[in-house]
Amino acid sequence: MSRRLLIATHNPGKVAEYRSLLFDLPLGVTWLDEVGITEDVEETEDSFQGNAILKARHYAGLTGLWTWADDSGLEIDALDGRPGVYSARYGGKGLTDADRYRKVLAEMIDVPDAQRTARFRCVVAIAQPGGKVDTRDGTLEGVIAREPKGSHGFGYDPIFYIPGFHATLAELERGVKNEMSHRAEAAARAREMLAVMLSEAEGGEE
Ligand code: ITT
Repeated sequence: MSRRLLIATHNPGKVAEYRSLLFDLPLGVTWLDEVGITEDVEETEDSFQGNAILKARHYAGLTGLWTWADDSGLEIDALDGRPGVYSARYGGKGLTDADRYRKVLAEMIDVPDAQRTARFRCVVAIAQPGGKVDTRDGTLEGVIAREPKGSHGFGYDPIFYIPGFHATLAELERGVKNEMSHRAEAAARAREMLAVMLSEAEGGEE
């Protein structure tokens, strides 16, 4: 096997998730720490798609490997789409996940139930070393709860309530979340795109 796919994250949890999703593709999977890259790319774009492309292109250029990068976050309608691409750093540096979701709850204290709609978004970008890049996205709809509940997951999971499950994401087992999350949907779509990109690249080499 000559090709390797670089998963552009420092988060081992994401790598494990993506590895199991991509196990049967005809290429090996590696990630930033395994190839010795410690640097982070600054996410300067104003969309998930822009940031995912930025990261994928950057690391593909740096390593010469096919590169898979993602960007994700929470969009709340009553807050005009915030925290959006700033989800990981909402409220500034040095805050915990709990500080950040408490800030969101405080900002939404006067927002009535019917207007508390929100969604998680994830965009996966795949870049070839030659410069070709494409994206696929996934979403998960829900509403912002009045108070945090549950201890699973990370980030804004404790305040993201899914009416169909009568639970917040943090109250669901990890396996349940991973079957229907924005990340799972984007990854499944990107996986199909990758298979097409690989076969086109093979064709081009003949
Ligand atoms: P890497 O860039 O190193 O992969 P990250 O922490 O920046 O890791 P993401 O870009 O995927 O991870 O996520 C951005 C933020 O959006 C994340 O820190 C959370 O606050 C929020 N977020 C994204 N997906 C989430 C999820 O499934 N549950 C809860 N919060 C989520």
